[in-house]
Amino acid sequence: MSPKKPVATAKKAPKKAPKKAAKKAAKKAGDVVEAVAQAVSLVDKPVPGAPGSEPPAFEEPTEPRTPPAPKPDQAGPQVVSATGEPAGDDELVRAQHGEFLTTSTGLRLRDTDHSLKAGPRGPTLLQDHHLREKITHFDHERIPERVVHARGAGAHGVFVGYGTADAVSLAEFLGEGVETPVFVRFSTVLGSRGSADTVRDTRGFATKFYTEQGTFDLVGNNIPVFFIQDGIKFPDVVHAAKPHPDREIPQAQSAHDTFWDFVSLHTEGQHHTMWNMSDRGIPRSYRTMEGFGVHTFRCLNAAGETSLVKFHWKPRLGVHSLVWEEAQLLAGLDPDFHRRDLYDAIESGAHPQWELGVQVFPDVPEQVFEGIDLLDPTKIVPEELAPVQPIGLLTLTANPTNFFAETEQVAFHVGHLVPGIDVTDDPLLQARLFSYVDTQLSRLGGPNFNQIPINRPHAPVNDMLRDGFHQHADHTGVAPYRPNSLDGGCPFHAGSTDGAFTDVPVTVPAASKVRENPASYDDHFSQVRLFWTSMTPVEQEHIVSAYSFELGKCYEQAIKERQLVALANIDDELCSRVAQGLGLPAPERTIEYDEPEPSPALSQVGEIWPTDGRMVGVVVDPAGDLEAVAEMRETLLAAGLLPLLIAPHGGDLGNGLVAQRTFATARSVEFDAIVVAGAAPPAPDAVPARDAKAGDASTVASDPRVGLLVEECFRHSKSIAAFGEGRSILDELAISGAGVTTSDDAADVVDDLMTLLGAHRVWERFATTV
Ligand code: HDE
Repeated sequence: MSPKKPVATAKKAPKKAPKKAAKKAAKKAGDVVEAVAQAVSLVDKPVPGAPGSEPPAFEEPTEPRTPPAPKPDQAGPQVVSATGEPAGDDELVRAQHGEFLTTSTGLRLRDTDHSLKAGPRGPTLLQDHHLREKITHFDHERIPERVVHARGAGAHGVFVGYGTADAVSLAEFLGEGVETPVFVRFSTVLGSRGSADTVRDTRGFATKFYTEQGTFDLVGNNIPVFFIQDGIKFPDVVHAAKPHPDREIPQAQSAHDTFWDFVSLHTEGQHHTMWNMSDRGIPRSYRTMEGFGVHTFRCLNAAGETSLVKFHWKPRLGVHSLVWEEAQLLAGLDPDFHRRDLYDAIESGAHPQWELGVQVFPDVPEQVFEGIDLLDPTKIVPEELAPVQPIGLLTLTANPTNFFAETEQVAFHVGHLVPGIDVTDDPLLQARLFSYVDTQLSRLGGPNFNQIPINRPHAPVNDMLRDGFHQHADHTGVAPYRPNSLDGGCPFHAGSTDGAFTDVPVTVPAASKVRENPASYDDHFSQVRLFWTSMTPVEQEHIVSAYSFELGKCYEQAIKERQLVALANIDDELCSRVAQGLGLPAPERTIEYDEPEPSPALSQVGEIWPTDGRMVGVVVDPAGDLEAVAEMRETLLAAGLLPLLIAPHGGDLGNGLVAQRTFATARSVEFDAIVVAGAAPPAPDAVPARDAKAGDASTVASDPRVGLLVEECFRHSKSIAAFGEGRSILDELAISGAGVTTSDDAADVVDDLMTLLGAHRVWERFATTV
């Protein structure tokens, strides 16, 4: 990825590119990434995921010592005071320290294992402050989870501006080579905090930029449209999508009656629903998701000119999804799949990257571009009509040190803006401007949540907000009001030359107060059809399956029939294929539709992407050619992939190799590709009594669980390689064809495998019905 040219308003000729400046910015972004990679790269370790920064001793340690340092891949929020001032370089000042156990007030303790009692068999004494402090604090360890987006994972990183946005926005953090620390939180929407990562759902993609002009939050999703056009409907859609209120099932999914009841009646939700039913609803990784600001924003440049802008995040690894069966298996086998993937990638030095891009539209009074209402959050502007122009690079460089302190307490807000970026009158965005502070009051226990370390701005704060729960700032002065003379008139208003935020004086048309939408909001289907017709046959097949599955889980016939009418209004063929699965007649459509110009940018098929951080399972026979395995493992690691060795038993395999998975613990869904490097005979635990997936081992020469592993990978259209003895397993299973590579020599198959992995899936292997 590299910056191209200064961004231009769609349809206007772009100005000439200052190539030197753009190259310099790209180099700076590259340098930052490299410096971080050198600092934290752990490629030499066998696998990421060690729980502590030092291996534990076998015996319980008894010699007092200071706590181990955080792991090299971890960082905390930068140390700034509650009012945004730099507070020194030592990031550990916030962590607990010293050799000895203390109370929260620093009193050293002799014993935390026994309460203070009247004799060994006597009652516990009320005076035991340590007991009461320990239990009271424990009793209050949990805070309310987010009402939506409760399940999430975060990481620290850096954003480097390309300077290409100068023509559009005066925001300083977008300037050429400007580095801004960021914290990003990814999430699912519907599930509670402990729900599985891989459910079919929208994903949140929220970024906090700690800029020197104040904090800017881009609180977006991985889907560019939303279920509703007006924020007043948010409680309705969320109540419909959350578990049923009587039985509190099902968790973290839309495959139930209340969700389909709502979207089949409130048809403006059909566009977002189609995205959810597509492969976008089950991302392979947070690293392979696009992100969208969803709403149109208004940008202001240094000359005082405004444009309408949509923000996009483009993942360096391309858009890549799971297949539905993988998503379902993973929800049980590894509910933390996306978290683990994010943390492991960062720990292994495969730092996830996204380019920030903008679509820029003229700020015309009607706020419409090519007939598309820019204030309607259920509509996209196809990239073919307005290209996404890169303006900066985001790199995630460090995992949080403490989940609760950082990921759980981070508080985003669409109203956290910087000069040069302003909101529009999109009625969904307007309601969000109210909601995010309001929710933090109950979630984070008071109005001072911006003083929690992860939320502290890196720009100096000089507000007149005072007191309240958990006040961390020690305010001086006596006059937190304006005007005053007692504090010398402080604080003063800033002018535009002092970097003050300008509310763009947009003209609001004279109008009557009404509760209604503009007429343009009535089109609920044309862009859903655009999405459907832009998909390849394989992607369409997945969409049909997803609708069939979800509606098949509904109980009420009327709801299924009503949703089929909505599908007919999108596409007859889609409707009849879903109706088939439901065993219902396909209804007639109730509206006429046009043939939209497809938008190939919406499809995820057909491109080749980098392969860093992809997981490769390597099936090893400890009695086989371990030298070839060791060499191949080195090659994969050097190429930035993550090979995990799967063997009949754990531990040492010989030749310096250690098993990371056994035939009992491995399952295909963890891996992007499989290399069969050996054909071990059935292991002692390859019997149903010990491992149900072993089946009957008596009829096969090699361990039957390897067969299952390979067959699942084949079914999920993953690349499969085999060399040496390993080839006999593919012969036994009669597995060959596209995406299967075999050779005598490990080096040949590794080359092929890398090429195959670049395409994400072996697309031609998926069966289609048309
Ligand atoms: Fe949110 N949303 N939202 N939302 N949203 C929250 O804020 C809300 C909407 C989004 O990782 C809550 O701190 C309303 C659109 C993300 O911490 C809450 C409306 C988009 C996150 C809230 C919307 C989003 C949230 C819950 C309709 C995509 C997670 C806890 C007017 C552009 C942020 C919290 C994180 C979180 C309200 C609509 C994205 C309750 C009322 C549209 C990524 O304030």
